Amino acid sequence: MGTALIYDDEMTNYKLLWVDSICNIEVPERLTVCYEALMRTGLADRCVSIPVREATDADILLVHSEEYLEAVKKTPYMTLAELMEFTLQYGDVYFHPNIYHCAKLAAGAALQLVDSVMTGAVRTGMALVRPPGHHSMRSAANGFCVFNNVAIAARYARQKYGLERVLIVDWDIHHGQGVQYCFEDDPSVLYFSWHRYEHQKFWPNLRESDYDTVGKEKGAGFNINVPWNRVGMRNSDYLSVFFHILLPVAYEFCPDLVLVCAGFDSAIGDPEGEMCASPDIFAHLTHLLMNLAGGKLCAVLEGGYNLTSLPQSVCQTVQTLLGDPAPPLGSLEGPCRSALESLHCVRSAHKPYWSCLKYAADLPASESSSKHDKLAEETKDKAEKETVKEEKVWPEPQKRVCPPVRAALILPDNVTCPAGCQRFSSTEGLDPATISKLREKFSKDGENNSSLTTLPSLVALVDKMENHEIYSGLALVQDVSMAMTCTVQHAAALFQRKTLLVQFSGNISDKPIGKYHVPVCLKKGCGDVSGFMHAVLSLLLPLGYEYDPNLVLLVRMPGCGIWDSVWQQLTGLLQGLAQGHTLILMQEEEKPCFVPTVSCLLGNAAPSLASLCAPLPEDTEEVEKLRYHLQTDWKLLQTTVSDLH
Ligand code: X5A
Ligand code: ZN
Repeated sequence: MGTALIYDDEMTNYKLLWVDSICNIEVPERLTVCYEALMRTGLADRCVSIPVREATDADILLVHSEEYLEAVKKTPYMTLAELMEFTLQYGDVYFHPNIYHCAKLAAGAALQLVDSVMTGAVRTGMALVRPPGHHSMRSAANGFCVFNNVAIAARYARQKYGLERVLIVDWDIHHGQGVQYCFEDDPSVLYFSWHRYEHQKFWPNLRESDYDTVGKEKGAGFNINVPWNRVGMRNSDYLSVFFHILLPVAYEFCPDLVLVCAGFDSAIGDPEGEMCASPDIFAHLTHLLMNLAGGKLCAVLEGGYNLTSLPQSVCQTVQTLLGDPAPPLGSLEGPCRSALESLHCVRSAHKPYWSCLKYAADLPASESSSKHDKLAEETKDKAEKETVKEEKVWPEPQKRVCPPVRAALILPDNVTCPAGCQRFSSTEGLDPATISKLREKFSKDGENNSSLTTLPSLVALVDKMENHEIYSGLALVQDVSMAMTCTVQHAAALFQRKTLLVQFSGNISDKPIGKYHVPVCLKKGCGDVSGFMHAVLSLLLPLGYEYDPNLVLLVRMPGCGIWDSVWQQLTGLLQGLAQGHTLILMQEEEKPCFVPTVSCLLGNAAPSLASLCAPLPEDTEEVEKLRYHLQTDWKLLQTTVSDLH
């Protein structure tokens, strides 16, 4: 169940040999700083180290043409002048006598990673490679890329392991047009890319990088482009796209494997991206993908050119793959106007293909004609920004806390504590006054021992989470409502803030919707998987991220009808909040669900859900209604520009 790390020094043994102001950022140090940071932080030692191999001709030919492969094969024997000449036929790339060797290792590293994950040697992993891959095309090198490492890996995985669906998430700041071209008409590979676009003013300046390129023929709907039309995008812009586009579609697609084109030029400080997302956002992006495909996730390095920000982002990614709690993001604002425009356009363009987007807002008819005005406006904005352009500074990500106890369980005596967890029954550290107060408050329970031991233990558990002695917890209790009341009262006093209550049920709530009270009334309670997952991804998660809780209290009401696998998804996803401080309350008779829940708390991925069918229209309507009502209070719920009013 480990995490693979694939790296080889050999891939630092090529560099730019002439003067070229475009290519001079793609340097060998990109790899060495990443690997050194992983060593220094002890992360490398916690990974399973897997050797690279050279991709074979057959591997490379899965994506590239024979003519192109033969041409690249000759580059090790070329003189400097011949290399420069050869390079000229391609865009924004350079060759070196050793780059062919490195390109074979880079593609081979991606394949080794796929093999390690697919054979079950590890659950996830990352390959640190040069040259990157996502710009290279069937017969062309491009954008520092020679062979398309991730595209080759996707075809290889499909072929060798018989996978039906592969999801490629490209969070690099450039459009991986090579990947797009490779899978344009292929519905078995869903390609998602966000990229700096600026209405086609940014490299590679392609018309087909815009939101309305959705794939061709059978592949229509399986290519998702999210163009960023302004620089300076922040954490909340990235998260909005995950909550309102990528995750709902990805859950509906139901991949067998997730590949990430893991470029970190989308982080702050990067000279190419000029974005403002912090390196720790990658912990969350990674976490949010880790419950798809049963947790089978392979991240392959693409871009990233700021030698400070790049290794920070890589460490955040790898540490999350290792299962450590995601760092707090602090307070998030809503997405910016330009991001909302992109969000709206993409959702509308993909409406015909995905049932989770069926009720997305249409674009106003004037959309395309208004583009030019926006362009003018944004160019002006940019010019203003340029005058104050200075070196970006940002704090180094905090060391992530990893409490010694991963999961503490409060259990009745007759239930055995699963391996890897700690049975918790402690009033240690609680002053006697607190205990007697609890007894007083919840005394109706006099005849059983809940108020005597369970409730004080719950309170003590919350305190220990706050002190980072314990990561997460689960209590099997006799009276789940009482346990919830007690825990909420204690937590509200401890954290000195309002509790956000999101309540899923099959009945219309008697209390009205308010900023801190969100009743989600689904037609079949939580019984319709698609409707429920839609509510989780596009309502609960954005609310949770914006609220930024100190603790997530997940209460399973008896007879709630949530399937184990769905409950596990919910548990897994919520662990991205509150640094993994999740406390689950379940009634004793819900015991069958107890072992699968504990497995998630221990960091195992939730099993994949079957491909989701369309949610019930009533449920989608309910979620849309709630998003509409709440979006003035909670900006991460917005998906259209007009939502602003
Ligand atoms: C992999 C990658 C960027 C190429 C930029 C060319 N390539 N201007 O980030
Ligand atoms: Zn890039």
